Amino acid sequence: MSADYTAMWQELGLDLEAHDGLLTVLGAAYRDIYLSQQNRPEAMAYFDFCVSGIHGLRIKELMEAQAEGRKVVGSFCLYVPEEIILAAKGISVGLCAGADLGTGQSGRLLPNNTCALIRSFVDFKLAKVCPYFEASDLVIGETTCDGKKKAYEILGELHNTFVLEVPHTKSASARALWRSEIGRLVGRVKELSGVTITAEGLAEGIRIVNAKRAALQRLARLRAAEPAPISGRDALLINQIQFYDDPVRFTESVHALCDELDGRVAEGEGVAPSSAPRVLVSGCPMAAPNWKVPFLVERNGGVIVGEESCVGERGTRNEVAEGGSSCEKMLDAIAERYLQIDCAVFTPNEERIGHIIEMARDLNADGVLQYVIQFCTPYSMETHRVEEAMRQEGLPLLKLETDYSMEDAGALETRIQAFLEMLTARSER
Ligand code: BJ8
Repeated sequence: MSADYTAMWQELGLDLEAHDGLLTVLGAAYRDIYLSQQNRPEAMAYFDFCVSGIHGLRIKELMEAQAEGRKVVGSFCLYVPEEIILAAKGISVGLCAGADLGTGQSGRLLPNNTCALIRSFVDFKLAKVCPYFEASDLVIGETTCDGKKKAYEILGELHNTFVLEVPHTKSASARALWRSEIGRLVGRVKELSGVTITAEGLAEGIRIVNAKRAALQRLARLRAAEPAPISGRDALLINQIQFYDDPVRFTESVHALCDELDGRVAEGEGVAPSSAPRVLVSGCPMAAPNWKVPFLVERNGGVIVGEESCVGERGTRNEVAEGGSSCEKMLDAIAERYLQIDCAVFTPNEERIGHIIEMARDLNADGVLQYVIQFCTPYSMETHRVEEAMRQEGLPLLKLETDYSMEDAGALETRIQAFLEMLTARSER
């Protein structure tokens, strides 16, 4: 019998009725999208377990850590360095921004043409259904796209919020600004936690997060095998869980999975036939529990082999240089690593195009699915560059612009089916 966490949720101030409704919907979606898959690796059991305890056991762990004096820090973006939070003995969590709650409460605060990701996190806060949000002692926002930075002004009225200034170019002055922002973050985290950030603490934080990224990179490389040893849905799920789980335990579990996948690759065993069209997804992040498009692709016979996304390769690609001799040197290395992230809010953003080409080649992709959340100007505008690069690369591209509702699922599925048929026909030529 599963534990009853009602008292814990009450203590966090959740709206219990709305929260129950959310868990029911998510449970059904998880069964349909994940547990219905055939031939999943056995080591996925750990990640299924994580999902089963995502609002229960993991939250209990966070609250126990808080009782010992540790702080929980929530965020929405890759530019928030987990290393610094760990160095202050804190716990970093990614906050829910991948579901349409259907309450429409954010409608009284946000314009209609706000992207689903922003609407989602404002709705989650207003509806009081996300235990991670409510357990967070501090939420760190960032000045990435216009919608987010204005939304954090609203969020600041509802929650303890700190906004990190992310520059939009990588010029010398932008780098100096970013480095000073890293210093400002250190000050805020120290103020929150009462913990002085030391060189030892930072070195440990860097090592833990680098190890997590290395494990995810190992998983990413295994997906180059033909047939693909793991579904895109499962790989996406793992990339989503990295934002919630304990980083050391998570890293061990990813390696255990990779050990099993090594065996599958050696045996030529896959989750889909070798003839399945291999799709690289590129674009906006798919925050949990945004599984709509991967489900539609794989339900129709395609297999997703990589995500050029913040919940994917963009988040795991670069590691922080280790071996810094002082706090300041390590913070320099952290600032340097985070500025390598090729988010579309930067201009110019040539690196991203090169990374998509590199991934498509390395993963033997047959086509690229450009995923854009409706009303996301940075990624929508950048699609033009991606299309041109893929044309030169000889790779078909399908642009899908959508939100989190299921209303357009039928129309999306029709376009995905046509795209997959075209990829199959090309490979048979
Ligand atoms: S590093 S991609 S997580 S900013 S989808 S809210 S961009 S309008 S999420 Fe992002 Fe950090 Fe960049 Fe990654 Fe705005 Fe677009 Fe909405 Fe977006």
